[in-house]
Amino acid sequence: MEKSMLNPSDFVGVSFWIMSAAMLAATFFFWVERDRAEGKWKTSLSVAAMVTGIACLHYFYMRGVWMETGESPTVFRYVDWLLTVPLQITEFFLILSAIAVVRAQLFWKLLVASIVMLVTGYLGEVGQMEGGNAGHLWPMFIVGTLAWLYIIYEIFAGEASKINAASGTAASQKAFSALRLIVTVGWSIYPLGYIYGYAGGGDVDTLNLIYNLADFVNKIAFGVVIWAAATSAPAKKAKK
Ligand SMILES: *C/C=C(C)/C=C/C=C(C)/C=C/C1=C(C)CCCC1(C)C
Repeated sequence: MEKSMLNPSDFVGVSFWIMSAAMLAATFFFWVERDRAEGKWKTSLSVAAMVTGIACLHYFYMRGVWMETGESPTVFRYVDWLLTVPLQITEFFLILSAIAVVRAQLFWKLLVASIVMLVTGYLGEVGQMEGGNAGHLWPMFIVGTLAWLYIIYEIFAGEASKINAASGTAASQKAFSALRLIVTVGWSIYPLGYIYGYAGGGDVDTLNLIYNLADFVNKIAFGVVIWAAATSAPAKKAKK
C-alpha cells in the first residue's frame, strides 16, 4: 500500500505529478482563452488544448505506472505522442496556411515522417524492456532521427521555406518562427533523452525526467506561444 503513495524523495515521481497538474491547468487556460482569439486562431487554441488535455490524461496514468513499478511508462508515453504529435503537425499546418498557400501534400509528408519517427523510437525503446530485442536500440534511433531531420528540412528548405517576412500578419509570422524553434530546439530534447536514458547501460530516472521536461516545453510552452500570437492578432489588425 505504501508503494502507491508519492514519495517526496522520488523526484521523478514528483515531476510526473507536477506535469499532470501543469497539463490540466494549461488545458483549462487554452480552452477559456479561446474566447479572446479571432477567426482561425480559435481553432489553433482548441488544438493546443486538445494536446495538453490528452497529455494530462496520460500523465495521470504514467505517474501511476512509475510509482507502482518504478519502470518507464513507455507504452503510455508513446500512445500519448502518437495522438498529440499528429495534432501538433495539424497545428503547424494551420499556422502555415494562415501565412501562405501550402499544399495538403506538405501536411501528409510531415505526418508520415512524424509517425516513422515515433514508431521507430517505440520499437527501439520496447526492445529494452523484458523480452524485447535490445539490438534494435540504436538502428531504430538512427531511422527515427533521419525522419526528424526530414521534418526540419521540409520546414526550413522545402515548401514552407517559401514563406518570407512579407507574407502573413505579424502574429502569424511570430507563430511561424516559434514553430521552427519548437521543431528544431524543442524536439531535440527527446532524442537527447533517449541518448542519456539508454547509452551506457540505461538510466530510467534521467530518461523520464528529460522526457517530462521535453513535454513541458513542447506542449505547454508551445501552446503559450500560440496563445500569445492568437490573442495579439486582433489588436494588430485594428492598428492597420
Ligand atoms: C508532445 C509530444 C511530442 C512533441 C513528442 C515528440 C517526440 C519526438 C520529437 C521524438 C523524437 C525521437 C527521435 C528524433 C529519434 C528516435 C527517438 C525519439 C522517438 C525519442
